[in-house]
Amino acid sequence: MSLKILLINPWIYDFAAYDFWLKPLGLLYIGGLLRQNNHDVHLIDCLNPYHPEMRKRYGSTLKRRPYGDGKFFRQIIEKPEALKAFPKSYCRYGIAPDIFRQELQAHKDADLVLVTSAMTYWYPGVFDAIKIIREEIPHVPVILGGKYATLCRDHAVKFSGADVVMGGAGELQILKYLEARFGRKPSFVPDEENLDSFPYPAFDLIGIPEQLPIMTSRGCPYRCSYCSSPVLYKKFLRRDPERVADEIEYWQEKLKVVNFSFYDDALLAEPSKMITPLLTALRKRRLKGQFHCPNGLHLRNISQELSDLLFATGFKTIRFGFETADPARQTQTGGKVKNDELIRAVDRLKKSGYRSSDIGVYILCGMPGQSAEEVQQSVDFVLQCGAKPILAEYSPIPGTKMWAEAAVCSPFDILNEPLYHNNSLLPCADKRFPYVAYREIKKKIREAELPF
Ligand code: B12
Ligand code: SF4
Repeated sequence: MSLKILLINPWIYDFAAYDFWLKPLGLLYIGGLLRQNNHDVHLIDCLNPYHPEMRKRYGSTLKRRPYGDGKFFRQIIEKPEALKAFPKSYCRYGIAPDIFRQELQAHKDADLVLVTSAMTYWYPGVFDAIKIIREEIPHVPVILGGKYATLCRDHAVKFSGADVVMGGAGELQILKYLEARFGRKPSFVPDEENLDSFPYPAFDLIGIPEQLPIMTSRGCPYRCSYCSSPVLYKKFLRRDPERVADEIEYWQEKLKVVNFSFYDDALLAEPSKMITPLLTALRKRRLKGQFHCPNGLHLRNISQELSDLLFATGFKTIRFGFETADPARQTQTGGKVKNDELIRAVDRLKKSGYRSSDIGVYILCGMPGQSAEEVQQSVDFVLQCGAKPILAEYSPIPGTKMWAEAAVCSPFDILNEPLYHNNSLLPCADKRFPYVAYREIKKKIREAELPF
């Protein structure tokens, strides 16, 4: 007999949040697998910008963009004790709590609740969701997984209120749990080493899928000291590019989706193994989509041929991970890119038809030991190359190579309080990178005139 399983994508609690093509991909992958095993799966998406009840209550004025990104509903809430000193308002992004309660009431007969989590410092929204689940549908076991549960496992076990905290990839763990707890032997078990053996995510549970995330791989071949990819994934695994094209074609036909966002850590690494055959397949099948890469791409691999292909296939939002123009720091942090590679890549992208304002280049700021001068020089370098600098504030992440250094230099207790991982606090910024310098650099970026 099938079980009724309720998936929950909790709220974001933060000073600011914008929906940059954000969807609970990991949770929906698990949903797809549970369905394949004949379970009855439902979703409550606390971040749903199209929730009918919210639209009825607050009107349809929420600004969404044609590419599928946009604003969330938000309500100002009280700051947690640890953030009281910060003079910014703190918000709950997503649906109102009473609407969440109503939705839970409709699923009183659930056998199991699965809650996901994203950024480590968003845990208060996760905790509130679990608390309300306990109040509305007590006696239903609650399992917590996702990024926060993986990276801050001890904290989650101690404080989240979930019955079980599962770190790491959830697919096989959930199947094992269902067998141990409910005696349900799985009828279908995917091969963890073969990403194409996983059923598609249960995207049809999303109310209005104005855009969908796609993942062609898990992990990354690089090992940058500030990044948690090497902590989260032991290996770099890829799908077959033809199967990825099948998936995009499937969602275009079934849900009429045009906009797709790639969540890969290394979409452009070794282009002949993924991006080139994938885009060639999309073009052969005459699939017309609009593609977005909010997560930084690798610059090193941009040949003229690849750049032309990206442009012709409809890659609209392209963002690159450059992080710094300081050659010493580039080498120390992992060596994923060099300055001449940025110059070359921008030149090729412009030849293909991209404008300067289309080519977003992330610059990490607020890293331990990083001066304002280094950040400013990196910004200037990106502007000289003819691209658009985007500041990415450093968030310290447990388990990364930089973590010990981050803990030593931060004035905040990042070891015990994940709220202090919040990038907008610049929690590890050096004395030589004061907040005023950050504001000044941001202003200069806003005012900079980009060449065409
Ligand atoms: C796409 C992405 C973004 C997107 C969208 C965000 C999103 N969807 O969450 C954008 C570009 C907006 C973004 C922004 C940022 N991001 Co980001 N992002 C990612 C990325 C690449 C993918 C997330 C994802 O969906 N993964 C794919 C799915 C399949 O994995 P998953 O969700 O983990 O799910 C699996 C398991 O966790 C588990 N699971 C999940 N849910 C559940 C539930 C249960 C019950 C169970 C049992 C299991 C389970 O099973 C799933 C399947 O195996 C991750 C890195 C990564 N590779 O995961 C970074 C990552 C989450 N981001 C990170 C960072 C640093 C940032 C930024 C701060 C960068 C910056 N400095 O600007 C910003 C902050 C944004 C903000 N407003 O605060 C860090 C985390 C930081 C932290 N402290 O938590 C990560 C881990 C990358 C890194 N550098 O280490 N990001
Ligand atoms: S920052 Fe990018 S290149 Fe470096 S390990 Fe993370 S995902 Fe890979």
